[in-house]
Amino acid sequence: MPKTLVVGTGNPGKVRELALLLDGLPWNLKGLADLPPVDDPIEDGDTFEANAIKKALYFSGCFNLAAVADDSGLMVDALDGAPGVHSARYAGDGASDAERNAKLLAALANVPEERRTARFVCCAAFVRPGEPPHIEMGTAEGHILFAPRGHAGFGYDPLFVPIGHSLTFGELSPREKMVVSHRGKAFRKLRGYLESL
Ligand code: ITT
Repeated sequence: MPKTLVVGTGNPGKVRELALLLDGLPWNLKGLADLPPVDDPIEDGDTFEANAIKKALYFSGCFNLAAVADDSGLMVDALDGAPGVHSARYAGDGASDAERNAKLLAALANVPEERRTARFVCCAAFVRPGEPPHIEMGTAEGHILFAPRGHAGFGYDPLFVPIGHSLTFGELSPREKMVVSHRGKAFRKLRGYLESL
C-alpha cells in the first residue's frame, strides 16, 4: 500500500509545481486542501533551510504523517539579497503578486541591466514522524527585467529571466520552468532520496 506524503504548502503555484515534480512516486500525495484544516506554520527562521524544516516538521506533526515543504525566495544582488527569506511578505501581509512585483521594480528603478542579477533559491525538506529532517537545495541564476512579461507561473516569475534563456519564468511552460528552476532542482534531488527509501 502506498505511504501517504503531505505536500505542505498553502501556495497554489507551488501546489501545481510540486504535483508535477512528485508525480509517479510510490507515495499517496495529499495536499492541505485534502486534510483537516490546521493553522499556518510559523516561519520565523533566518534561512531557507530553517524555515523549510520548520514547515515540514510542523505538517508532519499535525497529521502524524510524512511531509514535504519548501521554503524559497528571490535574492537580488543589487538589494543585498532582498527580498530573500521575506519574499512572500515583501509588500506586507495580504499583498498580491502584482504589488510585490511593483515594489521590486520600484526598488530597482535606478539599477542598470548589468547589475540586475538575481537568483531564486529553494530548500525542500522531508520529515517522517520520529526521523531527522532531510533537506535538498536548488538555485536558479538569472536577471530581473524592467517590466513584467508572461502570465504562467506565480510570484516573481514574470520579472525573472533565467540565465541562458530569453523568456521569463512567466513565459516558459510549467515543464520548461521546472527544468531550470530552483524548485525543479531541489525536488528532483529530493525525489531521488524518496525513491531510495
Ligand atoms: P508556503 O509557505 O505555504 O509554501 P509561501 O508562498 O508563503 O507558501 P515561502 O514562504 O517559501 O512560501 O515564500 C516564497 C515566496 O517567494 C513566494 O510567495 C513567491 O513570492 C516567491 N517565490 C518562490 N518561488 C518562486 C517561483 O518559483 N516563482 C516565483 N516566485 C517565487
